Amino acid sequence: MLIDCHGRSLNLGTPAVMGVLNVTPDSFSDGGRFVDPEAAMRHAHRMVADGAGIIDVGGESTRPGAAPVEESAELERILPVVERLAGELQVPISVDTSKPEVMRRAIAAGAGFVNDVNALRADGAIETVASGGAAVCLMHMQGEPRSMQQAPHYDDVVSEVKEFLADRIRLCIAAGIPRDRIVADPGFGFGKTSAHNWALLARLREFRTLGVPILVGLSRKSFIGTLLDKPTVQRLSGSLAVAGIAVYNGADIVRAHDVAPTVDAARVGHAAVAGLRERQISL
Ligand code: PT1
Repeated sequence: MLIDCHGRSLNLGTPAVMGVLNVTPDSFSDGGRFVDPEAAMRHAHRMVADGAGIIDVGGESTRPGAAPVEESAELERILPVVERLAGELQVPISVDTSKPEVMRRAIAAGAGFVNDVNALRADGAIETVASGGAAVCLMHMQGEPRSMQQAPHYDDVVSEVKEFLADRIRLCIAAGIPRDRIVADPGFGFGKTSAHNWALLARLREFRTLGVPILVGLSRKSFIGTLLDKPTVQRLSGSLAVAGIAVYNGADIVRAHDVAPTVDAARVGHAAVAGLRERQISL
């Protein structure tokens, strides 16, 4: 199965790893290491060599507590990087943004995938993706980054997140984004307690009935740190374990900072899925 990202394809015959390229000075785990465009380019080339199928460029941090960024600042950070990446890399370039104008300019600069933690809820966002010909990831978030971890609440996190995503998929298709260019993401850590995140991971397979590929972002997140009592820089092993479980439970794309080991973890999860098939157990 291939996703057309405005002319470049993302192959999902085997699980893909989306490499994180932060161009924010305040990013939670790379701490401003990639504000320098040269360093960002080197890191992106490294991630592709390590097996990333797509590179996700972000100029606004969306981690818990993060403040919004001005559109002009976001454009300044990401546009030069998107343009150079599109010129130098073969893989599709994703832009991690919720702002329609940033989407439009990034698509014009060569991005073929819009990764929106706000699921295209901003005015004009759906139309921008539909007319730009890009693929899109629709992610679930309860609240907004600055305050979303204050008191997350669900009666049934899996059905509520799934219903939200089903609604957003319907609206996008009605507005002219083809189903085969849409990906859905339950939004680990976005207005969820640890218990909510573990429930979503355990029951991820239920999201398959949405009828679009599933993307997950788990890398270095707090629910892993809380379980293991470890800071961000010591969460690699935990992140790989949850990446393998997510793929085993049906994830098609894993967004991660540490691409090479995540490719291995995804292959392990995928081999276990194949093992299920060998024994004729229904998926
Ligand atoms: C994600 C994601 C993302 N995560 C998609 N895009 C982030 N599609 C940025 C924590 O709990 O999961 N899916 N873009 C990063 N956001 C967070 C959220 C980082 C929570 C850290 C935490 O520590």
